[in-house]
Amino acid sequence: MNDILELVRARDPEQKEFHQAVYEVVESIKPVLEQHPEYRQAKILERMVEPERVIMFRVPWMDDEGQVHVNRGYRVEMNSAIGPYKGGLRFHPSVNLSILKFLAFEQVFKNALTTLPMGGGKGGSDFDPKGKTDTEVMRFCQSFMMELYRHIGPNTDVPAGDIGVGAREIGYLFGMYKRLRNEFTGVLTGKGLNWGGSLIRPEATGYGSVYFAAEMLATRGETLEGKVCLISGAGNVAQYTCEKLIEMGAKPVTLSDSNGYIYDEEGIDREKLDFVMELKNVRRGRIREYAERYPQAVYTPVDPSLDYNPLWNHKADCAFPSATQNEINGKDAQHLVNNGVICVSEGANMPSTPEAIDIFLDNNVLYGLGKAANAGGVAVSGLEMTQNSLRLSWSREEVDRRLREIMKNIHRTALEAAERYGHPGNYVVGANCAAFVKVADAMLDQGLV
Ligand code: NDP
Ligand code: 2IT
Repeated sequence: MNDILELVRARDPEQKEFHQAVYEVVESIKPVLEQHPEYRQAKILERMVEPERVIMFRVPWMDDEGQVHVNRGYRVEMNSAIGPYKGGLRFHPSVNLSILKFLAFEQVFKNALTTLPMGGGKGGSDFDPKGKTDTEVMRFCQSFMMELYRHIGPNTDVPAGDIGVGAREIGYLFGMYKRLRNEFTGVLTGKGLNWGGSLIRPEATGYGSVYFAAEMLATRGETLEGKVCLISGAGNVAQYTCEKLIEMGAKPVTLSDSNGYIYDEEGIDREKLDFVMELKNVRRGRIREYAERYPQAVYTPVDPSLDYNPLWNHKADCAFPSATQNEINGKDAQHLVNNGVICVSEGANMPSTPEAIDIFLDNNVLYGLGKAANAGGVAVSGLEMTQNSLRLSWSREEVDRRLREIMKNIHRTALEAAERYGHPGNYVVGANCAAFVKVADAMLDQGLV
């Protein structure tokens, strides 16, 4: 198994995030590999760490002043053993092949856990939507799709949103796809409600992460009622995490963006969350404004000289990292434990470093890894694909009921697998083993392809 890590490191020495994601899986699935020599014989792991296909392309576009810009576009088609490639698109200046391979790799396992027939993929661009006008974003999306359309399709590869890609971007991308292919199909998820989107898709990741936390707490006879919760991020996942926490009687006290965070000891209530949604989704402003509008809240700008994030250093019961990868390091994890946090549910992908995860597990924290805890988003994307195929749309209640059921199932599957493979209560081992077995068996069935 160390050979796999060596292989991955030697092949792409600079892809640190990808190595990290592979390391977590390889460490977790040792008990499965020991019981199943057939997976080793068929080199399943070696095949899983190599994407089936990587597409990289130039994305030229023109800004409102007539200046030409060139960005890089990507789609990593990681694994199609159990269904068409499925996963989001990320537009952020930090995007590179390492980050997209880590995200695509995690997506394969996450999608397997949802019980829906979806393979794994991820894509995006180093384009930075911040400060761009709607027309600039539209031209960028159109240019991006002008290449991507050749590689995707409702039965081939179905992208969706992620950081920097929300309803606006999906609209522009869909419009261009439809024009190029002359086809109205469910090629993207996260679509608008009146053109094939699903109710609850915008809410799904955040709601799902809170449902997962509720399931974890229930194993200790606890509920979210009255729990003080730290949330990072202020985007799609953070907003709907906050909404569901309020609904369930918890008390969220923080939100953040890449410039800083706010701490509101009185709790973020419905009215304050409405302010945040308007600030972030309509005006596209900064979270700092929250403390200007609600002066009892404290705004703390990011201090690059610190080796920890002060957001994670407040008295609380639960934490919902919902911004980005590696936002909780060992020091942050120790702060969370010292402050009384008993439950961490990851809305973001890989927000905790390996050191942080070890600290959570050593301190008996209920730790819901992203692959399991944030699978609600892609699960409802899967339900959007189903509705598109049926040419129907389900009610809000119907989709929410299915989401809740799927999150319960993922929780149960992870717990049962953790028990079966000798690590009771360890969701990392449980989720990775259960997902790995499902994908590995499909790969064995389909031969050496
Ligand atoms: P959004 O773009 O809506 O929001 C992202 C938020 O995180 C913003 O507040 C952003 O701040 C902050 N953020 C992003 N990058 C950084 C960074 N490098 N440092 C500090 N803050 C950062 O994205 P989502 O809410 O959709 O995604 C959040 C996380 O959830 C990601 O890890 C994503 O992969 C994961 N996820 C998303 C799903 C979905 O359905 N959307 C599904 C499953 C997981 P700023 O505006 O300043 O950049
Ligand atoms: O990381 C993720 O699961 C997502 N960004 C959602 C992917 C999807 O296809 O809905």
